[in-house]
Formats: sequence, C-alpha cells, structure tokens
Amino acid sequence: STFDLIIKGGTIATASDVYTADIAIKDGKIVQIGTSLDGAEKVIDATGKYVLPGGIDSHVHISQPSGEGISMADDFETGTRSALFGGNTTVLPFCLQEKGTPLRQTLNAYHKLAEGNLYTDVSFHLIVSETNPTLLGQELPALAGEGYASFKVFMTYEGLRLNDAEILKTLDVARSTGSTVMIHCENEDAIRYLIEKHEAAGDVAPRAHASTRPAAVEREATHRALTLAEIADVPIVIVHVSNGQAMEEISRARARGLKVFGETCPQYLMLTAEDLDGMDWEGAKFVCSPPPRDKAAQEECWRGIETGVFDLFSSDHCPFKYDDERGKKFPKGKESFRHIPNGIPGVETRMPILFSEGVMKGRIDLSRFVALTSTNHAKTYGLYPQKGTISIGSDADIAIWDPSVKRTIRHAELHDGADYSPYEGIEVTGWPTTVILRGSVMVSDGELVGKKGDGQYQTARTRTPNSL
Ligand code: DUC
Ligand code: ZN
Ligand code: ZN
Ligand code: ZN
Repeated sequence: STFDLIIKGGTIATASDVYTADIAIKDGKIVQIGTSLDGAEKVIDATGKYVLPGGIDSHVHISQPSGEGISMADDFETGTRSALFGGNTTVLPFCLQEKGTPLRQTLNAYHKLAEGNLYTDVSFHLIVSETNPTLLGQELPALAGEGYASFKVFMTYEGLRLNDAEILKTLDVARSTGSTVMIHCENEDAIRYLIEKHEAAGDVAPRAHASTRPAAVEREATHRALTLAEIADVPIVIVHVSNGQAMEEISRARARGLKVFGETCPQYLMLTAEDLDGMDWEGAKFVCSPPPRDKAAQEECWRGIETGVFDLFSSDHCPFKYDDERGKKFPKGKESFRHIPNGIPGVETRMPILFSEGVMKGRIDLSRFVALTSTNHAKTYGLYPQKGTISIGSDADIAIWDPSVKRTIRHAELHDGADYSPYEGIEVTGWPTTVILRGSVMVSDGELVGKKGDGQYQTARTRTPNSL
C-alpha cells in the first residue's frame, strides 16, 4: 500500500496549531496530513483523542555514576521504557566526563550501555567536570561537530563544580562551536557553610537538605551564571528553576537582551520542602537539587509556565532506590542528609502531570503543552524539525492521548527501575495510551508492543556559531 500507517480523525496539536486531520506515515516519516486519507497497511482510529508530537525529555539521568557505591536505579532499558510509557519518544541523558579520561572514551562506554537497549531515541549531553586545554581546545569542538552539541556545567557539588573562571572558559568554547550550555545554579560555598552549621547542631534529617539549599543560593548563582553568559556573549539554559527569585533573574537578563532559556520540572509544581519531613527517613524520597520550596513558589513556577519565563518542562529524572541493598536514599546508619543522593524519578509522570494540572485545569492550552514538553526541547538542542513536531518530513514520533483516562499515579504501575514515585497517589486526567516511534507502534492502548533496541541514537546539530 501507499502508506505504512494512517492515524485517523484525531485532534492534532503542534506548538502553533490545533486541528482535526489524518496523518499518513511511510518509512518512519510523516508524509501526508489531510482529510479522508487512505491506502495504508494499518489504520489507528484516533477519534476523540489528541495526537501530539512524541514527548522529548531533554533532562534525564540514566546509568550515571553517582558516587562511591551508589548506582542509579535506571539503565537505558528501564529508563527509556519508562519514558516511552509516559508519552516520550526521545530522551536526552547526560554523559558525565570522568576526570583524567578522554571524553570520547566515556562516551563510547555510554553508547555501549545504550546500544540495543533503547525503547526511545536518545541524544546525549556532556557534563564538563574539568577544563583542561585538550578538552576545551580539541575534544569539545570535535565532539560538537559530531552530534554532541550541548553540555552541562555545575556550580555546586565538590569535585564537579566549576569556578567562575572555568565556566567562562567553557562558555567561550560554546560560543565558538555553537554548542548549548546548561547550567546548574547553586552557590556551593554557601551550601557548604549551611551544611556544616546544620550538622554541628545535630540537624541531620532529610528536611535539612532543603534548609541548606535555600532560594537565595539558587538566586545568587542564577544571577552569576547569567552575568558570565553576558560577558562571554553566549546563550545558556538555566536548568531546574525552582522559584520566583531565580525566575526574576532570568526575566531581568532577557530585558538586558540576553538569550536565555528557562527550564522547570514537575517537582517544583507538585512538591514542597515539607515533603522532606516524614517518618523513618521517608523524606529522602523527595531529596533533589534545587529542593522543592513552598506553595508560593509552586504558584510562581506556574506563572512562569503560563507567561513564557520557562521554555522547557523536563523531568530531571534522576532515580535512586529508596530501600534496597544499594539503597542510598536510605543509607545504613542514616548519618546525615548530606549522604542522600540528590535526584528523584519522574520521566514517566512528567507529561501526564503537566497535561492534567496544566491543560485539563485550564492553566495552559494544548499548543503550549506541546511546546513545553516537545517542540522547544528539539529546537533548543538541535533536533528540530526532525523531532518535536507533526509536519511533513518529520519523524513519525507521535503520542495519542486519551483525555478521558482517569488514573491515580501508583509506582506499581510505572515502568522505571526505582522502588517508589514521589508522585504516589496523585490523581491525573489524561494519559498517552498509544506511542509511535518513527512510525512503529511501541505502546498500543497501554500495552508494550515495541522491542528494546527499537530506539536509536540521534546526533544533534549545533547553533550557528558566532565568533563575537
Ligand atoms: N542536578 C540535576 O540536574 N539532577 C539531579 C541532581 C542535580 O543536582
Ligand atoms: Zn543539576
Ligand atoms: Zn535546620
Ligand atoms: Zn538533572
């Protein structure tokens, strides 16, 4: 037949339009959009459903080394399987630079872990943890031209943080190569000071994690990152923004003419620091950085989603088991919050939460939902328009959402490798029931029909470099 697959009668939404039409797919690409299309081997009736670009989660951690004896709860198989069931067709995990090891060697190891195990497509960000001349002068520029077009730098974590001079040097490479830099903004020295004070006072329960990383440390670092980007004259992404004070820094920088992208995550809409309280170390389940704040900050983040301070809504999926042999969320001895690994799972629940709380509750429209969860990720990280939209010539990465599904989030029904969900018990309306990756049906009415290995690695393109 003429087409491999036709999706009939659904309400299609892109970042700019919402309309009813049929979509015809051939050889993994969208080849026609119109009415009364026929001539396909297979037809999916999407009447009464929303037909959206597959989600792109540009901030996930999979199989990332996380410190002495600590393993992440997801490998590429479980991480991408969970992503797929949450309506995603592409995820962007991080490749952490190992000090003293060529980045390419570490990247090869990640590719080995991914190969044959993917349920979604993936593209990699690099994490720059040191700034030797070979790395900055040769490795990063070469890799930027080979499809590794984004990297993350940290202003916090001993052994990982870069100082301002190092960040400037790294930003300089981004400018000349057209790479995109993501910055984790928290003031490490201030955090150290607060941790020492809390430990000295015997205040070591999980809640102290939030107290030792207050909004001020995020606000200051966000301001400093934006200042460094202004000096280096390069666009940046401020990742995982948790509150209004950091958002104001982004808005002020934009008013000065800076190109800056803002990202927020479900934890800053749905959780508060009070979740870090709780019996028997339960609060560890909600330890992430920056920490969840308060109800007012949640509302501020919603305003940012509505008004455009945020371009990106990512999960920051960073899964650790709570209670397990390797269960470092629940460390033997529970000596201090300081030993709880930072990060929580959420790749499968990211879009259902925003769909339910955002679209169904009338805070954002469908097009804004698509922009925040798919299109803007593809544009920011060099995958657009192959990924991130429904248009002729784009990959047929599509999620069909049933807005009538009512579901209570239960970890037992999710597909990740962790042993809990921070969103347990939250009720959502709407779920992606059928997910299509490059024309292959991967999830059909909630059932897995795709195979591991169906996902592929995708190279990303750099921006047009500017030489100042
Ligand atoms: N930063 C992240 O991006 N993810 C988890 C922990 C962290 O600090
Ligand atoms: Zn971070
Ligand atoms: Zn305290
Ligand atoms: Zn992260």
